[in-house]
Amino acid sequence: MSIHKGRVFSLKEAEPASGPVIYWMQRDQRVTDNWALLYAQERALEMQEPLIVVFCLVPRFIGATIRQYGFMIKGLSTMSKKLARYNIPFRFLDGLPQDVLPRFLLENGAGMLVTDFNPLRMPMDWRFRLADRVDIPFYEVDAHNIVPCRYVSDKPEYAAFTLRKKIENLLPEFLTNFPLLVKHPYYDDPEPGYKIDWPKITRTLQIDFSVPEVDWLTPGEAGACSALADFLGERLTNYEPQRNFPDKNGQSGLSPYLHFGQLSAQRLALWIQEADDSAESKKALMEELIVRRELADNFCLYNPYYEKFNGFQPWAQKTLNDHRDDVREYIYTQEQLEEGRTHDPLWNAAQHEMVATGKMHGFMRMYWAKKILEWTQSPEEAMEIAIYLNDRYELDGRDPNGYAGIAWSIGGTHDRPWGERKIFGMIRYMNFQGCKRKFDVETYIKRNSAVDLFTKVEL
Ligand code: FAD
Ligand code: FO1
Repeated sequence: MSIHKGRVFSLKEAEPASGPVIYWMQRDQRVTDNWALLYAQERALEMQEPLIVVFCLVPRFIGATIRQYGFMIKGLSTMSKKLARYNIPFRFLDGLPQDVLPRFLLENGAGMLVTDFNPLRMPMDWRFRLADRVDIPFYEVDAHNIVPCRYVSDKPEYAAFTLRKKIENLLPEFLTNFPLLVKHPYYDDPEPGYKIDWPKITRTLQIDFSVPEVDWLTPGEAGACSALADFLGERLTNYEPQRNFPDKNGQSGLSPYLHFGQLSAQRLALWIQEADDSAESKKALMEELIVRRELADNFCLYNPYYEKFNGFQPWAQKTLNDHRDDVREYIYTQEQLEEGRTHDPLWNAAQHEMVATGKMHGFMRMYWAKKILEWTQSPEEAMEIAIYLNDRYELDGRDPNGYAGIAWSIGGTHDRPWGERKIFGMIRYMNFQGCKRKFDVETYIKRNSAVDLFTKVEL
């Protein structure tokens, strides 16, 4: 078998039956460089059976709006055509996976079910409920992490330094090249001529259509490839010196593609390894892409309260409790924050950047979330508002990286205690003056305040 068995986790043990292998694609929405699809094909080839890919569209998902659904659906639409070239039919099901997949498996006489890995509570719950309702072998393949999340650690990691060593030890085993997906030789399309009415599907969603889609990036695998080429060719070499400067365009901009699985992090890591660019920049990006990103999956997999105050470390809960009654100089409602109407032009600019473009600069995300802690009644309220806004406006929202990043900012998760101060206790503090010393805040404010909410800006 060419797929490392450490990537594969059995969700349901059963005797393999005859019939097509079904890959229920969920988090990793791509054809190329997808370990779950490759595993499904490998098993289908062994069994000499057809392979079918299915996606279940749920009518709403953790506060997602048309901004994120639109991006995802456009990516899926181009992907379905690409799959057809490999003799792999693509099917679209409407509803919760545990409700709609069992019938689909029966109707298609499926012999095996494969899915990808997702540590978030709801998608995990879908998997477990579905496992109870099927009687064929059901495997989960980690196609998102370079070193599989369940394999690298069986507990919540305390911080990046505790996970880094484990990842480094396993990287030579897992950071390998991908085998190629082949044109599938066993092909029996159960519904030839099957067509998906994408606009109709979009109209049936029970979501908020008032947050506009953005057009500074093209959804799908091909869009991901050209964004990747642009970054590798032009900007990787300056990643380290520029990534923490919100007035510059130093980050890769790839998180929306990574979130929807339209780009494989492993492919990006392989390209970074090969690149003839500054060693410092390559190292810094590998740290974010592998250690930080995979730490976030570890956090969500093993911490049942990943988006709650109760999920913070005991030291962080204690220090925030000790400062609960501290007087807040400014208190804002969710609505005032959402509209970017605080006394702080830098914070308002960050909020504007997120609302208008769907992607706030990474450095500003930390400042933004910490100020929400400072300007709301309690850490619980701060968590709720930060997650609501992040998931509503960011294209890469409702991702383990988001829950870990917000918990880091507000609850010291994966961080250490710092000097005691008002409201924050020992949680690391950030302020406007610190930002002013670090980067050209005026340029950033000008660029992001020059637009009204809900209008587009050039990135
Ligand atoms: P680059 O700097 O180019 O990094 C490349 C990739 O590395 C990113 O796409 C991401 O996959 C990973 N990465 C980079 N920084 C981090 C990090 N701190 N933690 C985990 N992985 C990282 N990221 C999201 O993907 N979705 C979110 O909703 C999200 N919300 C955040 C909220 C807060 C309050 C904070 C502090 C961070 C959040 N992050 C989130 C993490 C990080 O800010 C973004 O991943 C990054 O800014 C995305 O931009 P990029 O792809 O250009 O990053
Ligand atoms: N996954 C699904 O399987 N079905 C969906 O309908 C779906 C919608 C959706 C909308 C916005 C969004 O940000 C994510 C969405 N996802 C959906 C899941 C997503 O692909 C990721 O698996 C998770 O957000 C974890 O990162």
